[in-house]
Amino acid sequence: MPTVLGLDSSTQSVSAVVLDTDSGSIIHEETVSFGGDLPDYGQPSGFIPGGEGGEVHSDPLMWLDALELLFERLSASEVNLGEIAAIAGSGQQHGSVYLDEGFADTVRNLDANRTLKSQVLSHLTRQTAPIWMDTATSEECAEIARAVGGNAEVCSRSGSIAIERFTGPQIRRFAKLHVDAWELTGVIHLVSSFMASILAGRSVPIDHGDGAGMNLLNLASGDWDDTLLDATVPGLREKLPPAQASSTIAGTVSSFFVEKYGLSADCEVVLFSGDNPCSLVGMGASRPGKVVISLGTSDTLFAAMPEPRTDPNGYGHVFGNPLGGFMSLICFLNGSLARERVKEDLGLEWADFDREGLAKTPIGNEGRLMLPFFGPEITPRVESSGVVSVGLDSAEPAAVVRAVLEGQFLNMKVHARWLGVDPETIYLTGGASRNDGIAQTVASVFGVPVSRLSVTGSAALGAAMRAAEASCGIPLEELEASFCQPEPGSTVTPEEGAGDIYNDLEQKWVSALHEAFSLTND
Ligand code: XUL
Repeated sequence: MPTVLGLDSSTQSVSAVVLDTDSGSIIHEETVSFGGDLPDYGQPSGFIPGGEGGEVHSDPLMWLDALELLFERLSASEVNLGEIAAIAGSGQQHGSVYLDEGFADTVRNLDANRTLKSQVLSHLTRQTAPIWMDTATSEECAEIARAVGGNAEVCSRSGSIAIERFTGPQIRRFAKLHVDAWELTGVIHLVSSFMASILAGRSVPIDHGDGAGMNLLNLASGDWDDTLLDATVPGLREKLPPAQASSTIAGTVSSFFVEKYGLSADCEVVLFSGDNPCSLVGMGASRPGKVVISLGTSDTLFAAMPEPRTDPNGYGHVFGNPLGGFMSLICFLNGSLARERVKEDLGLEWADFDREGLAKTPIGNEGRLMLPFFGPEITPRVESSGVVSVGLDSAEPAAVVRAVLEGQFLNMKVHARWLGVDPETIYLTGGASRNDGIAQTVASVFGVPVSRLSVTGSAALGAAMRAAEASCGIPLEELEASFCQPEPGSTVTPEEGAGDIYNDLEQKWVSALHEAFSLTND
């Protein structure tokens, strides 16, 4: 009976999900939150408060303490840790941990009578780890892009233009600012590969899924790109673990976890990946055709892609799909906050949002439209935020509600076209996906059925499924059938006539976009 464990080392917590792959059920879930469970670190949201100049760092030792506490809780639960056949994990993307050459030896000989933290501490050449929220590297992004011959070149090689939170620019900044510590650095790990190294008891490779979030991996070759490496810091290859397929087995679990928590010495560790690549798997969307739209503070759209295409405008990102091929990630900053603003301004409750809005207006809104950029936007890149309306009268709340939603989903449709993926189904998730009118609007704008999935912890679940697939050989279809089913009765199909109406509205919407904002590439 293969039992597998998925871990997720996220911004605010480290969590676990244990799957029984025979019965197709989740046996146990466990979370250690940095704020609630490890208050002494003073990082209630998972990062050190008060960073200056856009710096957002976290403490890698806190992640290790959380990992130990998580295993303590798991061993006190109904889970028999000795039965776990394989472990894989997920990590917040882009964050980097800087270690000396001695790390590899120490991690091979972890002593079960001491804490992980006490053994790793002296190997950190940088006490803190910049994470994905860090925006301090604008200068380094510009330098890298210039050295490579422009952002279009960075994007076509690595899948993204040079981005502040991505690891390459972060590494460059460290090498520039802390020359001595840089010299002492023997290996740089991502959050995912750092945690996997601890579990596997050896300094492990970086997987293609998370590696693609560094502005350093050549998508086409799956290896580090020498041009990007040189533009970032000459000699960088020596300090990077190799890049390998996400399904690679890193080895068996470290004796530390066998002795201390009773894991089996045969339990295999599969390379960890990024949280977004793992979520793609956990949402049941790792094969092309299913597109996931997650409606949250920011909205995201992600999808598996058969080939390594890149966004000609440079808004979207391409990462490795942990099950082979590639995936896109497109982020839209004006998500829930924009919907919230309209709801508040019109004095509506959520329950009325579609009843008072969508139900009282025809699809396509008779050509009335909105560019819903209530704050700065990254897709498309709009710095001077501003809502632009055409034909809308604020005295008609119903039309305004429809306009914000149609505007958001047309924006997604237009800016997801470069993927070259014709979605067969859209999986909708996140808070606002509960709203029937919103789900209906997504179906009509995209012209495909929309199903709702309420997977909590899709990154940990996806990691566990990856472990089951790569180490235990359980077919993905079987895992998806057990763990990734849409909620019964949640599927909505496009409204009649939606195709023609939204084709017309899209053209008008794109013209309004160009007229309102001088976008460089769009
Ligand atoms: C993706 C990104 C975040 C992090 C944290 O590019 O920055 O989604 O992975 O979850």
